[in-house]
Amino acid sequence: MTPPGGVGGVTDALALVHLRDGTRTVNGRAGETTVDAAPGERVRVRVVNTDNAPMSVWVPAAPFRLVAVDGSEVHEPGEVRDVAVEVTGGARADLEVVAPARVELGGAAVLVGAQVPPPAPRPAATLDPLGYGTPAPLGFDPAVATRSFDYVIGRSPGFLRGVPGMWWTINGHLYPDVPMYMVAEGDVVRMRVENRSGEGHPMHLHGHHAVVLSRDGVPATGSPWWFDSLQVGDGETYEIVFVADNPGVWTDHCHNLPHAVEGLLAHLMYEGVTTPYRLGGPNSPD
Ligand SMILES: [Cu+2]
Repeated sequence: MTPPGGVGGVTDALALVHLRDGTRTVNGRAGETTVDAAPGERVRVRVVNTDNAPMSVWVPAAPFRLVAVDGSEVHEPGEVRDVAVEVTGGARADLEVVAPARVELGGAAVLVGAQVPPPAPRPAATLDPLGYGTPAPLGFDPAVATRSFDYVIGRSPGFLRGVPGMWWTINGHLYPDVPMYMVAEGDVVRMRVENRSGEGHPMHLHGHHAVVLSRDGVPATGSPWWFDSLQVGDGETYEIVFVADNPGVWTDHCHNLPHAVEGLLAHLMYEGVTTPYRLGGPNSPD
């Protein structure tokens, strides 16, 4: 039987993180948030980064597991310690800790149980999901992709909505002059996301979860790294894949929303789906 507020004997705690006037808040409150837990109780802290910039999460002086990324379970997540988890803009990460534990959120904290360890600075090491957990079936074969796209992020001078400036580009195009990524329902879609823009971007495709195949040519070896918000650092290239199983017209954009306004926004469109909206027009869908 599932206990109240928990799954499989693990207590659930939400940590909705947001910067308000420069102060990091958790569930709307600054400082420390306490979660009641008995010693030895396992607690799943669901961190949601509602800001534009990446944030770090770490657990001083205690082991933890990264049990889910963007709402997808990690397969066989191993215990780690003295590493930080990066949660990019719009992303989610579920950390399972054993009480008493302190989950640091970079200016705020969740205290799980009583007499938790004292605060500690962010560990130098960062957990890399590329090799974390163990492999599991994807449910489809990424080797038989039926579509293959490039999403190359750059930056160039030009005019965006008539305004001159340095704007983000996609495959060299300025918004709204960015072709649709066209798919048909059932396609297995591979996408190479390459960032040569000078800044990192939390890339976010609506309506789908994708899985990371490789970063900078290094194949993923751990649990399937399902995501919907992926931090693509400057100079990095990710190969990702997803199944087109949700017909519609979906934005595929930078989740740092000022960047989206500055043109880092494209669309995935299914064959046979129409819309009265027109890109760049007064009723633009973005
Ligand atoms: Cu961006």
